Amino acid sequence: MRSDLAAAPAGTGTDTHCPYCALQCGMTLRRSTSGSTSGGGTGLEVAERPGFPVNRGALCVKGRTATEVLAPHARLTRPLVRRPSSGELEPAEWDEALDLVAAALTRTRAEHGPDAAGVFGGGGLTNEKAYALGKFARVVLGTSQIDYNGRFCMSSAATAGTRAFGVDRGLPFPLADVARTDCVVLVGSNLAETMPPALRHFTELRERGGTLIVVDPRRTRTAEQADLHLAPRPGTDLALALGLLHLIIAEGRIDSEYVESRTTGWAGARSAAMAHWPELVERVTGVSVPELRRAARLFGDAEHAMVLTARGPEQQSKGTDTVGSWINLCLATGRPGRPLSGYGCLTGQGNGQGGREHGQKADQLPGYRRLDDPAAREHVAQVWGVDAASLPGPGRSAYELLDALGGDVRTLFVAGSNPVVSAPHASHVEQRLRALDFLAVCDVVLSETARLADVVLPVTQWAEETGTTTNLEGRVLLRRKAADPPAGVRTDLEVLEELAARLGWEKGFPAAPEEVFDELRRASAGGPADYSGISYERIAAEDGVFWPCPEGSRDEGTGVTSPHPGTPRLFLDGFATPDGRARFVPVMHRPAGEEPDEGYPLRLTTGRVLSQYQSGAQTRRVGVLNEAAPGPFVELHPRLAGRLGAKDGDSLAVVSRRGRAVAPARITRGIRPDTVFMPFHWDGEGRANSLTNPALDPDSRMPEFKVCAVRVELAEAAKDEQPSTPVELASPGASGPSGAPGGAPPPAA
Ligand SMILES: Nc1nc2c(c(=O)[nH]1)N[C@H]1C(S)=C(S)[C@@H](COP(=O)(O)OP(=O)(O)OC[C@H]3O[C@@H](n4cnc5c(=O)[nH]c(N)nc54)[C@H](O)[C@@H]3O)O[C@H]1N2
Ligand SMILES: Nc1nc2c(c(=O)[nH]1)N[C@H]1C(S)=C(S)[C@@H](COP(=O)(O)OP(=O)(O)OC[C@H]3O[C@@H](n4cnc5c(=O)[nH]c(N)nc54)[C@H](O)[C@@H]3O)O[C@H]1N2
Ligand code: SF4
Ligand SMILES: [Mo]
Repeated sequence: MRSDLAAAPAGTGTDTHCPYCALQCGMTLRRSTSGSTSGGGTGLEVAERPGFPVNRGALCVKGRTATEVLAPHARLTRPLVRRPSSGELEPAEWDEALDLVAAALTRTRAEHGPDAAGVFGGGGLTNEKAYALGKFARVVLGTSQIDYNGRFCMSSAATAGTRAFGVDRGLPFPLADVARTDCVVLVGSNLAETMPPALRHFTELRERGGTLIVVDPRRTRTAEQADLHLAPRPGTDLALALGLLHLIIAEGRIDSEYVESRTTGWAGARSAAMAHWPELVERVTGVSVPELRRAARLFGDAEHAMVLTARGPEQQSKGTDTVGSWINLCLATGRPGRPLSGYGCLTGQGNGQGGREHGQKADQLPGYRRLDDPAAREHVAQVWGVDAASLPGPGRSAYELLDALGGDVRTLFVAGSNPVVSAPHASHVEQRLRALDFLAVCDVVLSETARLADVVLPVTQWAEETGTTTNLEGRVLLRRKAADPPAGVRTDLEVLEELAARLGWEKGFPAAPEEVFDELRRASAGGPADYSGISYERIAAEDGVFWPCPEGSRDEGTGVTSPHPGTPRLFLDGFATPDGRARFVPVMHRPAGEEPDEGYPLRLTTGRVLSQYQSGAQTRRVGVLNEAAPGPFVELHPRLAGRLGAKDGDSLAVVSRRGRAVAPARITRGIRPDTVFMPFHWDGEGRANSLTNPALDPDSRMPEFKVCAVRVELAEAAKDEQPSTPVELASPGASGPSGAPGGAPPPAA
């Protein structure tokens, strides 16, 4: 029985997955034991689920406290409508709220055309929701203007992966393979804080005698685990990878047989690397030649080796080429498509992988098909029962869409993102949101973006609904319903169903998750991310199924259909390119969108802390997490603090060309002296994204969250309007990485 799978077995608990990151740790939700206050009074608690192979029972503090956001006091339970009389958001009935949203969309379309209605989605939405949102935009609204926050996340890795291998799946192998390889280079990932249970695979690697190399401008908790920590200047990974390839060529460690038989384009990549000799790379990156040599040998000599990237190298205006340069290093040494080896991206959001496959991206149709591919349009149009010619073409990328609000995009529908906190140049984005004719936000909580809305629609969350997510390994998982939602909230799928009906879509918009999944399977059939052989039953029975998983093949002789096993490991027989070969793409280093200068002499980089998630919309509502990470801070080196006359905890103003943010100083030797770091989880005066640069990568359209030019001042002095005293770098180059490693660890988050 289908519905049985989705229901919570009374007493025993329900096996499901965490609402937060892309590790999608397995967990069991069960009724709290009496007297327990866990779960914020929801009566539910999180228990270990040791059988799930990705996290084997381990959970981080966010996962363990996830049920608190289910509590009625933490979240929205009624629609809100902005009343002209008060100008305030006030509770309303569902019918009124939905009518208002439908009327605004209709008016906008009538007055300004279909492309004036925009949709902004999120990588935390289930596959079913992402699929329905994309379909809603294309067939009900007929708009090309849809994109989502995944564009801010791993899109550069996705673009580079597709360019090199013909398909993009975050990890082309199960995460557990990490423990059995010989050398891993972890580039710009702080997984000890961002995916703590994943660390065990890396610890096992080291216990087996393998080597971990971490590339991060900060000596993070992750870097502390490394055998070798390289601390480049933010925004210089491209040069670093080219420098390593240069050394690997010079030292004769190229796998010529592999290059010859499995790749194309080596000559161009080779000459690009030859132009990046070690001394030049040291000057650009601040990583010394001996360290470069050591890394090149460790990686080059390892029998099996992997490079894994995360947001550090990806969130750059040259993120695609940067990831491309790390892929080239892997290809030249014969890694991708070989056992226990290759390149992978550690995708971030709960459904960061599936969210990028099923059509909420501006250029994409379900199954990871391209919107500009005539055959793909035909196939999907047929599943949707529309004429392929009626489907709009590709639209704008996330930041470009936000930038167009109030211009040619007049009404926006947001589901699953909080761009007021998380978009680059957030003050500008906030102003654009305010310039809209109408803003509708579907959310679980009253996020900073929802606060600006004309209508807020309260929706159910993970444990209150069934759906699938696809984790960072490409493993499709089933999140089961474990609790009834509060009266007064609806699912995103029901919201889309209701809106579609109000907008005159007569074919019906399924709202039952499994029905949506079945349609998604058909739409994805034959595409790169083929889910057609995956069912809720299979996922439940098999701890997830790896895509591609086409429908099973029928033996004509016996008449028996054997199911496709799914694909835990990609590329073993060939790459997803027309000729089956991986492509080297020649890439050259180039500066960041904004380099330090006299007025803004430092580099700002941004990222995460363990106890907050993303824009903080969810985790700032959980007591334990807030106590652990109560607010923003500015991490800086003692040498820089000394020049500023700043002590730990002093209020610092960080100023970029776009704005100013104020937060207390956190002084640590674990950061380069020429770099400051801020986490981005908060709104208000400490909002890191007031500073960040929306310079976009030309290929992935990913903004440059990881580097912009700033100056830092004592906030008090700045307030008194004293002339700012820009801090100068001691001696660029000489600062090297020496300021980073070896010092005290950063304070606990
Ligand atoms: N606790 C927590 N966990 C999360 C999230 C969260 O918000 N909080 N979010 C989830 C999501 S969506 C994502 S995308 C992942 C992100 O996971 P990560 O990529 O691990 O997170 P970040 O902190 O953004 O960046 C990682 C590291 O990049 C470094 N870095 C900065 N600039 C550069 C650079 O130029 N080059 C290099 N090599 N490194 C650089 C930073 O110092 C930082 O330590 O985490 C997921 N998990
Ligand atoms: N400076 C800086 N900025 C960054 C980054 C960085 O490293 N530095 N990282 C970027 C990255 S990698 C990411 S992924 C983005 C993420 O940034 P956001 O897109 O803002 O991500 P969240 O905070 O997860 O927002 C998700 C919203 O959806 C709501 N929500 C949760 N579940 C559901 C659901 O099922 N349905 C609906 N309708 N809503 C739901 C949540 O309550 C929350 O308000 O931030 C980016 N911004
Ligand atoms: S690591 Fe990610 S998926 Fe696992 S418990 Fe923590 S937030 Fe949840
Ligand atoms: Mo992300």
